[in-house]
Amino acid sequence: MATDRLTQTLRQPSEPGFQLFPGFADADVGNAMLDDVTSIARDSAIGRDVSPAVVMPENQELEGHNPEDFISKIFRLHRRPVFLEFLRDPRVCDIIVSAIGKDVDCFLSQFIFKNPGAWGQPWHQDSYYFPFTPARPIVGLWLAITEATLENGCLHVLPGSQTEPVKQHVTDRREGANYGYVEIVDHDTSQSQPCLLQPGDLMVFDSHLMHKSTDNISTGIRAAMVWHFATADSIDPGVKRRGKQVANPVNDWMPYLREGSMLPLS
Ligand SMILES: O=C(O)CCC(=O)C(=O)O
Repeated sequence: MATDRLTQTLRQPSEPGFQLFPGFADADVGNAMLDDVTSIARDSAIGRDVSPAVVMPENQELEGHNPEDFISKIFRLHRRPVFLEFLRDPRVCDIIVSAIGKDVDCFLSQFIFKNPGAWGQPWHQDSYYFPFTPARPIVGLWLAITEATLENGCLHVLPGSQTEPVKQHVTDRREGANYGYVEIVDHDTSQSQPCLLQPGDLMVFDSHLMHKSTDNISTGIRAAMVWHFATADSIDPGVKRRGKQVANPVNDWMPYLREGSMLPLS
């Protein structure tokens, strides 16, 4: 697995700003994650306390029979066993060391259901959501749990856009768009490319890379699991570290690597 050029690939001009690791995980790994979030969705629907997980429903009216059919995303998963197991994989550690460095926290995790009929997320840069100091490097890992196709709403990326500053984002103008969706409207995205993935494929991308996903017009779910990482000395104005949560209810700063070694995770 080639990670030696990852820093350049993710951040330098004339580089794409992302790297694909095909067949990174067994489909079973993703299925276990899907089972776990399905149980959270069902527990939440009958009023059980699922904290610290944060369950976000879809705003669109979708068809379905089970609670998970109406969920958009579930956040704050990275301390749960099945997700910790993924982070313990030495290959994930290698990617993060190469992409960020030796002292790193995982601060965000989200399972994206993208059920049939769910709308895509418009063009954005993840750093728009991350007003941290230092602002970079921040890296996302996007694991395909199901196949991602043009029909079911795969990601689209704009190669090279990682060199752009964080652009102005406006609120998603579609009436009924999901909470928190914002959009870049003043940038040429005509050179975008779709990311057609198989279950277990892993995309690693810089937090300035412009990307979007399209609507799921298929009859099946398009699921993905996403983690974000930043340097351990990051200051998040929305969260009082080691103290009370002040504002952002989805970030959860978990120490991951110190001096290149993985910490006991919990
Ligand atoms: O998977 C998707 O549909 C969108 C994900 C995305 O844009 C993100 O994780 O920032």
